Amino acid sequence: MDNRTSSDQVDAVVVGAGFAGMYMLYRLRQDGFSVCVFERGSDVGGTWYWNRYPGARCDVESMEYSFKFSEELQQDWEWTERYATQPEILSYAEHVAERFDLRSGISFDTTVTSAVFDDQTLSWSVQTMGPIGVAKEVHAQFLIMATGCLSSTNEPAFDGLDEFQGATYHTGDWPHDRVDFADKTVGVVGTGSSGVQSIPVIAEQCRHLTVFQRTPNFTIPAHNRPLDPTEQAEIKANYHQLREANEAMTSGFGSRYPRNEISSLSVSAEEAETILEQRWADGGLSFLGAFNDLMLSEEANVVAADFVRRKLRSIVRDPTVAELLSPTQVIGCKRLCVDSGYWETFNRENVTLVDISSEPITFTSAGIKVGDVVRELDTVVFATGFDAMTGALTSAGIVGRGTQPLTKTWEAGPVNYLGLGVHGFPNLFMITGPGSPSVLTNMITAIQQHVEWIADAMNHLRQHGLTVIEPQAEAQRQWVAHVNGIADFTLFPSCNSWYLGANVPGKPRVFMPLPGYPDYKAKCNQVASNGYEGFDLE
Ligand code: NA7
Repeated sequence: MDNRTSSDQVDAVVVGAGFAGMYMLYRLRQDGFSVCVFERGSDVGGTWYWNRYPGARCDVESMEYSFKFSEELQQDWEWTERYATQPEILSYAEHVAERFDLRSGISFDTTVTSAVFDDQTLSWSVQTMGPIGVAKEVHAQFLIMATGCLSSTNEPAFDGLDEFQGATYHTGDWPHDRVDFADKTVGVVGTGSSGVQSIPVIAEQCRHLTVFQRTPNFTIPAHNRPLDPTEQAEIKANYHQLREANEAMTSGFGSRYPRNEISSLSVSAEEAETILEQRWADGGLSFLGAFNDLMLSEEANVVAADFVRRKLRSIVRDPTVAELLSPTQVIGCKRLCVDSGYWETFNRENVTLVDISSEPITFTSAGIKVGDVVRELDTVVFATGFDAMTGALTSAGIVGRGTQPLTKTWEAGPVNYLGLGVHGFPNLFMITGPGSPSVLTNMITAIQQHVEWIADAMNHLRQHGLTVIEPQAEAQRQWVAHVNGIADFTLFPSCNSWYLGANVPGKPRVFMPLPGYPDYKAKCNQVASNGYEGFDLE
């Protein structure tokens, strides 16, 4: 192994070359900062680079899930479907990298192993491990974590897994070569979005599929379709309108189907049914915008939840299977899934559903054991999700003032100010960090707002001859209380979701994203225009 070490000094180190890292690089270059981007993958794309599993698709419409910073880019790029597939989104990311010459600023196959703040020099020492084991140290004034919300896979320690003789895959770390399911007996563990998207496709390809379900999930049909060129041209003629509507969305449901500003309890049962039928026909996440209080009142929520449970029973022919698939939690509490033929898949002869809600699965050399029954499997797909929102941050070896590790500061939960910074970690910025709207809005909208805010803050420091920006402890305390207060006002904390960290054993249970993007954006703007109130500037 070659352990040569070289040293460098830049204005900013950016970690990650997904959409956040790419746009941060673009923007900082425009503003004349020197930047170094490190990416553990072999190319750009981030989440869309790793999540190559069969059926992977975005649950936000393609015309909305794209950058707005370049008019030429948004006019030139042609999307082919209402919801873009992972390969198409990855092609878009590659196109952005090519078009703006971003790859020249990115070190690929390079993992950040630690990032330590030096109290003397007031700069970050970032250690990386690159291809063929080349270690490198870079010193930077700013450390910008563009590591994504869904990038650190959750791989539960299943008993006996080492003994299993078959092949295993994780949806969030899928091989680049095609996985052949033909004539195989396959097991899928997990029924969140990744399971819901991959199960119908795998079922069509394999001999027999067994789905191991711990918690049933609500899912709404995508009604995906090719994008009509006329429709696309119409949107492009007024693209700014769609972008503005995106900025005004309180959630990530999609601005083409705005929230219906009435309560489900204010209409008759027949009227509610008509509205929900229309939303079901529209498809996708906008179903949750059928009424304005679905995430605020259990009584209101159950109107929509019961509607979907009835749909499920009308789709799945075997009543016992339908009952097992029937979710009991509040609809929208766990992220709503958007599917293409998920429940229909359980009508297939070659698909079996196994309930694992009351006891964990264990592995044998031949397959998965539930109770006394071993199901023999050639291949197991783990669709077990992510150490969401914090996993990639806590695994980067970040150490702040006074040699305090971020993992220690976040022992009881990811304290932060505006989801952008953490007290004790000067000049550290997080793009779509915990405490910001991130996954509860369109991620690309959230990324653009954060990148621009961070670049503006860095310009502010430079223009005023300042070198350090750090959240104040009191501002952070108030922000955390604010985010918790908003979450507690909703039904989000009522189930075991990854928003709460409940899917990862031992992770502190704190609701991490902040509902309400427009108010959040206004707050960030206010903080900046008041001279970065809540931050210490040195
Ligand atoms: P999710 O939504 O976190 O789903 C993971 C699934 O894996 C879910 O059904 C979990 O059950 C299940 N799981 C997790 N750990 C275990 C163990 N130990 N045993 C059995 N089953 C387990 O991840 P996805 O990748 O599907 O989606 C993440 C986001 O990506 C999605 O929301 C979209 O925004 C895109 P549980 O529900 O915890 O009982």
